[in-house]
Amino acid sequence: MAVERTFSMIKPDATRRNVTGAITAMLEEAGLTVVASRRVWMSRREAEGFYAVHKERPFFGELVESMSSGPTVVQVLQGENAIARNREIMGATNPADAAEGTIRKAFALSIGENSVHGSDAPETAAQEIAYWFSETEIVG
Ligand code: DAT
Ligand code: MG
Repeated sequence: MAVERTFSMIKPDATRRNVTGAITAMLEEAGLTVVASRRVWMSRREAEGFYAVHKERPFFGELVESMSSGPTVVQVLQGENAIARNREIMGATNPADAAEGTIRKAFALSIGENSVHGSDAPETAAQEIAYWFSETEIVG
């Protein structure tokens, strides 16, 4: 597997509890390198655009509300098999199902406030990276 990039976000529930460093350490310990990072308080419109794929879901309003409720940390992660590796270290969407040792097991409060986002495929990784970063901001 070649080195690839994925998009990661530390969500407002986690920035509010001041655990962005602890979460980033878990990403780094999993073999991922942070090659771009920025703190951003997204607008409702930015959250709606970012999560457009979920716009028909019953939880969409709640999701947009919570993602625009405080600062997030948007990141590009790089490493071998980075997309799958990041999903693995994140853990299941619902923290009740998340495995021991995962970020969501350690930090998530609920299915809605689950501390981190990670791209799920090469196409979404490319789209999500481009949504938040220009190529010159990514230093691999
Ligand atoms: P993931 O973030 O693991 O990729 P997803 O893409 O299915 O999960 O959903 C995106 C986010 O939407 C998820 O991180 C939290 C929120 N969400 C998903 N299912 C939900 C539900 N049943 N109730 C409330 N929020 C939900
Ligand atoms: Mg998803």
